[in-house]
Amino acid sequence: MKIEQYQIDQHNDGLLSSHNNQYVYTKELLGEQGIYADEVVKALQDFQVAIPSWALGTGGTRFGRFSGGGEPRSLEEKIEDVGLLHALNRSSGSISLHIPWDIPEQPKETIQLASSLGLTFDAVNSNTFQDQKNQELSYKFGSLSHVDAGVRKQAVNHNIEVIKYGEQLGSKALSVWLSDGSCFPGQSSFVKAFQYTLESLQEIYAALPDDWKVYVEYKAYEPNFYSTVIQDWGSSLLFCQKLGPKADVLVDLGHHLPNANIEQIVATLMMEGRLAGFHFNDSKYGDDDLTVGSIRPYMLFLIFVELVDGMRRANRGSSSYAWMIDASHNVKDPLEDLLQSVEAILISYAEALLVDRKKLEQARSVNDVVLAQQILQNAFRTDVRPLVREAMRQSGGAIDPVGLFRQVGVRSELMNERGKITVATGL
Ligand code: PSV
Ligand code: MN
Ligand code: MN
Repeated sequence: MKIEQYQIDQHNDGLLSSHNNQYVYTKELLGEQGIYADEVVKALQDFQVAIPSWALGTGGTRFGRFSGGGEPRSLEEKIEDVGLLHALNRSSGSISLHIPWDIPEQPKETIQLASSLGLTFDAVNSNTFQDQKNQELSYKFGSLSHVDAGVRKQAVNHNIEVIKYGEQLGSKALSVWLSDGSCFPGQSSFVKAFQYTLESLQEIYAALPDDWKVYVEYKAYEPNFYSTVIQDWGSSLLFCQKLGPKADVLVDLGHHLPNANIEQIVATLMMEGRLAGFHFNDSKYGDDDLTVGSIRPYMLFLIFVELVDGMRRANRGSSSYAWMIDASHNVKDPLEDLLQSVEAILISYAEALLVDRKKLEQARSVNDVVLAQQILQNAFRTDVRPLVREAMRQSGGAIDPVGLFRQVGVRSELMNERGKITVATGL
């Protein structure tokens, strides 16, 4: 299944006049505030969000999984699905693989397929949170932090193997998320678990190619419910500082304790130059992995306000960070869901670009709290969707990606090709 450019053009032609009206209106509105809409559109075009291979199938819960049908059955089909997304929105130009769920058996062919769809390979993810078939030692009681040196070695070797797979595909980073921790008080020593993990990460770090990075992801709890070795941004930063400049902190929006001020975490990490990037998703309760922007869009906007600020301070473009969606759930078509997530990310980014930084600084300097809030909310309450649509249109994508996805019947075509009851590999 492929979406041809002529289908996108035809779709855009039908929407163009109404879109143009909205875009011109928004442009004028912003112009009155001294903002150039064209510059915002250009920044949006440059913002690429990686798609994780495990989000392309219907996720389950521990109570069940309901197949949506037509889900990708192989690495090739996963790449093809990301190709569909990228054709529609031109903002999803890379895929992040999880090893061993996505072993590239024929890397050259895999690269060829990806590049024919305009895709590259984002960070590769290791997996020491599950036991695989024929695995010698179990990760039931941890991996990089395990009390048994043999298990730690096995987990280190797995990470090094993942780097090798990534190198074959042109990836430039390894993402490490550990489920290591304990379920009950007394089960493990916090200090020993930290030190073992550090030693293991140091071995992995030593195996990184020169131009690679390692992203250290933290998570407060789950699957361990008493303690997690890399539980928060502070622990993650501590590991990164001890490892060296090639290690940075990866923030997953769902990995915090309730009410954590994530935008402040982001500001601090950026101030220290240690933010690797993001796993975007949304949540109401915990690591819910819901569609980005579906529950707390204002929080997402506030995070982007800090991201934009941090990028400007560091004089770094958006492409020098790792942006990825890490969402997967039970009830939506996964591809439609990902299109919605990417759109939500771009909307928040666009809103953050509208914030009048000078006025905000002035308001802060005289403690004008009311004005400071107004400045932020003025940006947040501006309807920036015409800017996002224009960015996609100018890049060759669709003005309404979900609309076109449905119009051309992508899902039923995929069901014809792949079958109605499918189980994508991964979570
Ligand atoms: C863990 O909850 C996580 O967010 C990590 O990023 C994993 O790699 C991913 O989900 C898939 O299990
Ligand atoms: Mn994650
Ligand atoms: Mn998660």
